[in-house]
Amino acid sequence: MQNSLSPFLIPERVELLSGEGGLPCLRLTGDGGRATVYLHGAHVTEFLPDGQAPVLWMSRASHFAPGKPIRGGIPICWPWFGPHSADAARPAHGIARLREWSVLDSAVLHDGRVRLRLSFQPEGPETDIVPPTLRAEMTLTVGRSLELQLCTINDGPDPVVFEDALHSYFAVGDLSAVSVHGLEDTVYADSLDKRRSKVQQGPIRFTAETDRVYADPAPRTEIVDETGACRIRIEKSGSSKTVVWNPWIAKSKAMPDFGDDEWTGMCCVETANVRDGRVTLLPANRHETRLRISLV
Ligand code: TA6
Repeated sequence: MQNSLSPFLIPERVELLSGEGGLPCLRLTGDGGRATVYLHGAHVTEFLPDGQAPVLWMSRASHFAPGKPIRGGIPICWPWFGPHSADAARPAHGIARLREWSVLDSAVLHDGRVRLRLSFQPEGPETDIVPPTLRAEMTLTVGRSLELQLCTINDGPDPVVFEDALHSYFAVGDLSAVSVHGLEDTVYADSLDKRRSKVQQGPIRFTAETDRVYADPAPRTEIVDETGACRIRIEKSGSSKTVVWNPWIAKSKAMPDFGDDEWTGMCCVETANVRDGRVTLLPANRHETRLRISLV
């Protein structure tokens, strides 16, 4: 592994580590902050602005194994979201987060941020459900902020319909003191109430299991954590939906890779194109879903 990645390593900027479960990961150290990304799923598990607490939440019970999703950080849901629409036996949230991605290039930018590009292309048995001409590229750029750009490319002769989501898990001090702003008066589908359409009244506060898909072209959402006295700003483009999720008590206990008491320390605000917001990609076209995370 070391040899194949050597061309992309940059001393003190892009470093290869043996991560959890012995999985290879790269630590990106930009001016102002660092990030850690596993080749498994191109999965960002850490974003640490200088002098600040970790912005992303990770479960202490997470799996770190081929074929299993990592719990926490920023899973890449691609090329479908949730259960597969035609085959319930397929893995939830697609295949990209279960496979090893390849590194395309790395660089230190003129402003001291560090950029890494990775790619994924379905192969073998997966191509019976995902066209082999559909591929994904992820560009990570880290400094005081963390930017992700998930690009889906259709190299085939036919249109392809896909979903994507940057399923971000954010660390909070105490969920009872957290509110999510920017989605006020937005219509959402309540996944816990037969996907009934509702309208968000005021900021989102968590008082029970929460699983909502907001019809949200708004470019900015903020998580206000009154315990940590911080605001996490989530800016996006190329995304028509925002998914908000907290498993609460029962669902946390039901997930083997999620600690029973961990639900109070996290919330998901996900940058997505899902359900009636799925994307139809014409031949030779590409779609870019962009996310920028920063502390304000
Ligand atoms: O984003 C919300 C959601 O779709 C929830 O319904 C829940 O399933 C969550 O994703 C986690 O999914 P996972 O397959 O990672 O356990």
